[in-house]
Amino acid sequence: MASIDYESRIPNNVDLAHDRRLQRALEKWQPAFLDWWQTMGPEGFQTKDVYLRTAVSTEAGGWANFGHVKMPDYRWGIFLSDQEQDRVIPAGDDAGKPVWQDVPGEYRNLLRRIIVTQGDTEPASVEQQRWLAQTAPSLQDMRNLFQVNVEEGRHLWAMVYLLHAHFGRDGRDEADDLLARRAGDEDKPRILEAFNQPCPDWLSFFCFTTFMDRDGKYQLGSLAESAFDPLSRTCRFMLVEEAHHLFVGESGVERIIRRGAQLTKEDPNGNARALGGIDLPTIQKWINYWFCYSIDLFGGEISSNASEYFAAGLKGRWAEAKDFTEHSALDQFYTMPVIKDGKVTTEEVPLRNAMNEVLRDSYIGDCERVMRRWNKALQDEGLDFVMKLPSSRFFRRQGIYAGHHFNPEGEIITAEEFAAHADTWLPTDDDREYVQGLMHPVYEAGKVANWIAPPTRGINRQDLEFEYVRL
Ligand code: BYC
Ligand code: FE
Ligand code: FE
Repeated sequence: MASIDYESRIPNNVDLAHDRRLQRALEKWQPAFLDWWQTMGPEGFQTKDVYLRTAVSTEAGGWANFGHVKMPDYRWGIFLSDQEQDRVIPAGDDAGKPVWQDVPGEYRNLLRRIIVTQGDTEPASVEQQRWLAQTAPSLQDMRNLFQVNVEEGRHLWAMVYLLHAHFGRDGRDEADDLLARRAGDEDKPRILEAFNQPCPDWLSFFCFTTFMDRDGKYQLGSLAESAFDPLSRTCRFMLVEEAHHLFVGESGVERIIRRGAQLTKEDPNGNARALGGIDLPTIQKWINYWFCYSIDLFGGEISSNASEYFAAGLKGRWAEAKDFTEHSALDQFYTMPVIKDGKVTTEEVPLRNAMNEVLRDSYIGDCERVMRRWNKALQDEGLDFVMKLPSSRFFRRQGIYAGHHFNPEGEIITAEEFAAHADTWLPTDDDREYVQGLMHPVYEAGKVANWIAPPTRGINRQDLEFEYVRL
């Protein structure tokens, strides 16, 4: 097989050039990845120059090299954060013992499953976002979409590296399957439900990057506390990139909110839609919808899987090593709202079994901060409308609340009551059609669609008129 110059084609800090076995595995996988990128990655624009940031090392500044590249030429690299001297297992039964550089036989299946689930979400999101460039509200937004997409592709590489380097034949098979499943496909769907939902418009995209990518942040944070050191190091570096995805989402929704508020004020009847904007109640429905899907991604409230992961040291809590002093989580309890006899009441759950909920709490705290920022924008615009996160019981499909009905305040209601109000809480077909109808591309440098406020600054200190994508 033709030898590839890995130092230049796949930037890495895992000494790829000196690992023949790994090279051969990646040599086989790389063309399949590029094939997948061409067929399932962003539709169109693959031959255009895009102003992208490429990671070429993990040093400060090394991960932020900006320049125009064609997406298929993006250098998808493999980076682990530096190995921490004398790092010990942060959590579980073996807390305090040295971390593992290899996969212990007894945890092989569990670890593979976690890595595959994490890896599966990365290409799934690219598939979900595949058509969005066709309706980009500005070149800068299109560029941000592509930046997120190539980095999700790199996150897939990060997990495939672990599978190839540490899981032998099984790992290689799993790496192939990661390119075979498809978001939303009935026969071979992606693993987690949220990653099979369509993301057809830019309000959805910005909600997705606010809420789904933030689940990514918290799951990666939990895996950064893993006893399996290569997984921890991979995730720590992924978190560096994730920050930009969250920025894209948060600032994107904020710009739609601002514009919605401005048009609400401009219209004599306070109807933003009359002036081609997205009205605030509609934005709230999109927030409700995507937030609930993201909440499902943390798994069951009471979970023996979660307990097992924690006990084995495979996953930790958010900032486990830094923020906690007690790392066994034994003989402790979590007061969990549960449903008994059709009522919400509470139950004491052993803390290890509640670890999904503990991580979800950290996540929700972060989402509350985002809401405060969005509400500050509404205040600035002089409106007293307030955006709210729904209760984590509202509109669930996973865990102990699924199968019951709740209002956004989290009170249990009947199926009839839910049906009677669903149109005011969640996007209706009409809402979707309206929002979709606004999605017309704006491809002129420096111009922005009417339904969204312009970005407040450019990328990497470039101006707003900069040619972020050369058409
Ligand atoms: N959909 O004990 P349970 C990201 C299954 S996002 C479908 O409740 P567990 C990104 C579960 O598999 C971060 N199925 O849950 C963002 C289990 O199945 P089995 C992705 C679900 O295992 C944007 C059963 O229900 N990373 O990076 O404690 C763009 C009962 O399981 C769902 C990870 O997820 C669901 N939502 O927790 C790009 C980290 N939830 O065993 C990228 C790795 C649960 O009955 N994953 N099930 O067949 C994990 O740690 C765990 O798998 C989960 C689930 C936290 C997801
Ligand atoms: Fe990712
Ligand atoms: Fe992301």
